[in-house]
Amino acid sequence: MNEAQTDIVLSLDELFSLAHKVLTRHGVSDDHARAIARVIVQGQRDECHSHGIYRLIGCVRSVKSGKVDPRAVPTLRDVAPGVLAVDAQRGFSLLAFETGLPVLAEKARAQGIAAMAINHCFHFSALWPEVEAIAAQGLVGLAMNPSHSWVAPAGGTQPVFGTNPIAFAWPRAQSHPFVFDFATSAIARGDIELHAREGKPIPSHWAIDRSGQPTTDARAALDGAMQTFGGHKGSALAAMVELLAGALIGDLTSSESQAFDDGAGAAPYHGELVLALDPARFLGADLAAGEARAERLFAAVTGQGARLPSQRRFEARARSERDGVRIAPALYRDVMALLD
Ligand code: NDP
Ligand code: PYC
Repeated sequence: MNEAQTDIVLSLDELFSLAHKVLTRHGVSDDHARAIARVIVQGQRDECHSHGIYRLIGCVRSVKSGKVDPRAVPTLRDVAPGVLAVDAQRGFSLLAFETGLPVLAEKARAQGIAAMAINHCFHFSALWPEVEAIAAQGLVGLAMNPSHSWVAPAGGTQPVFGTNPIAFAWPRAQSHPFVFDFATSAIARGDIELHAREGKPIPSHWAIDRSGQPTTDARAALDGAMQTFGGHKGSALAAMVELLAGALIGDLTSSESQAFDDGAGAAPYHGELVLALDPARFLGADLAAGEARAERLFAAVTGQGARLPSQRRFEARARSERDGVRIAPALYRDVMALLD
């Protein structure tokens, strides 16, 4: 480890060890700690600061709340040829995802399309590591989940929806997959929290305060209601996530997750829906033609100087793999304090 200017710089291995140590110090099982540390390293590595090392603070708070079982062992249930359910048993979601992924992939290859419902999980992470893991197997991935009710519907002022991310990945033979992953709110809540930590103003379209007025004050935003992205369009997508990754899979909506938390400050507790589609099954002998069609589409985007989603992340990844990850000193201090 070395200090560069103001930021702390750690190698990816050093960050993994730190995250694992913090988590196990607080009673998280080795399996969960590894699954969580892997994703925290990926978040920091790809410079997704709202879902990198910052999330360790929330993980420890969640464990201390007594709501999470930090040693839960996920269980699998074969619901139908194309449907798998993984019960996280009130543990964090990531080990449940890792446990179910091989079965999801097998089902997708057999059926062409398969769904995995993850139930009863505490969820704090970005979704792109999951859809990237699906794409790494040559499959198309789609994932979504509710969170806590922090977001007002378009035209309203009271929080109903979660920040409800949707992530998609398309595998590509010769390069990184095509991946997007975004909250259906104007921004992830984690980003507003980071602005609040650093005392920075936020853009006025991200949230309204308690009196329903647009605000640039991050703390007032956290106390008020976040806005959806794209007005009524983000609002409808947020509702879709509540339905597909809540009602459909027999799990909590964001409002119910918030009520379950009851002020404890734990990570949201709900389910997640993950879909995998096998291009080889859909396309058969036309697989190469389908892949070529996708490549022409991507070329039409990049050929005019526009960028594909995740390009920034992949560039950050290359930088971090070469130079290590950078961590703001105040955040590093707060994380180290978790070891006291
Ligand atoms: P961003 O707005 O930062 O990014 C959204 C997506 O748009 C990314 O794929 C990003 O790629 C892409 N993008 C951004 N700018 C451009 C551009 N100019 N051209 C093309 N693509 C672009 O994400 P959010 O704040 O909405 O979400 C951040 C993270 O928070 C997500 O990973 C999400 O999973 C996570 N989250 C998790 C929740 C949970 O309940 N677990 C809840 C809400 C959010 P790039 O990264 O390369 O910029
Ligand atoms: O940043 O909105 C968010 C979020 C919610 C749960 C995990 N991340």
